[in-house]
Amino acid sequence: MRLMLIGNPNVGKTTLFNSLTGANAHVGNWSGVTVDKLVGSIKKTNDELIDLPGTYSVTPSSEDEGVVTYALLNESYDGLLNIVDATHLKRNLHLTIQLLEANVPMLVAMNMMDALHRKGLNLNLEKLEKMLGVNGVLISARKNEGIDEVIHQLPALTLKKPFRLYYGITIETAISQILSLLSETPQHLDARWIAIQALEGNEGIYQSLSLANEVPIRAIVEETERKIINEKVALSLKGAIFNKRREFIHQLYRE
Ligand code: GDP
Ligand code: MG
Ligand code: K
Repeated sequence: MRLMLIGNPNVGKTTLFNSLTGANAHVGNWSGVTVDKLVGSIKKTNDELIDLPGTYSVTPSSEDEGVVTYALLNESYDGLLNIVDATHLKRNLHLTIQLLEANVPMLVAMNMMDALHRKGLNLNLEKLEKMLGVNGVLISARKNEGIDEVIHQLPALTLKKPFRLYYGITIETAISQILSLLSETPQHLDARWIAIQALEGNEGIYQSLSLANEVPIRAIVEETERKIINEKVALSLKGAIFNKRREFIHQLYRE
């Protein structure tokens, strides 16, 4: 199996990568960018693990973050290992949602559980798994706790159900319009995810589209942005999408 490790900056990615792979990683590179590509093989199973640059969003705001979209579109992999800082759940789940929307098999490792416990807090994993529709493992990468459970769960890497967030009528209409233009998408990725990422302004997505699709899709995005601003839904289309995810995360947090 080939897996990609993905998460926000500073959430324990390198710590987890090292404890999963030991000292056998080698550095390669991504075509076209200067960012290193770290590849290791997971202890016991020999599954391949690719380290991706830390990012807050799939929609890139730097070369580093662009690698994430590039890898999701072009790398061959069987699934994702999303590492989350359990002490900053509200911030981290924005990326998790975008990965769930891509509809690829995934396991979520909730890291920093030691720090969460020290704060006197706990996390209802079952509830979280149910609301996100994905399996999770509670870990403390620095203390080497839960690592075996991650390795144990990887073969069953799964999405229990397609994850679908409702973005409101204006954005949903735009998604439908874009979907009707998308004749072919990379087969391992969800067409709805491509549409949402296009609406968010993910340039990596436009690069993967044919020009014949790109021009009309950009027109839909511009029109939708105008509507969002006119209807006073948000100050921008990107902001409107962000707000919907935040609402969902707050609801999840409450429960
Ligand atoms: P990366 O930027 O995502 O690669 O994160 P690092 O692996 O470099 O870790 C960032 C910081 O978090 C380091 O100081 C780690 O020692 C610390 N860290 C990683 N995992 C844990 C954990 O499970 N608990 C605690 N308390 N700290 C951790
Ligand atoms: Mg790191
Ligand atoms: K390169």
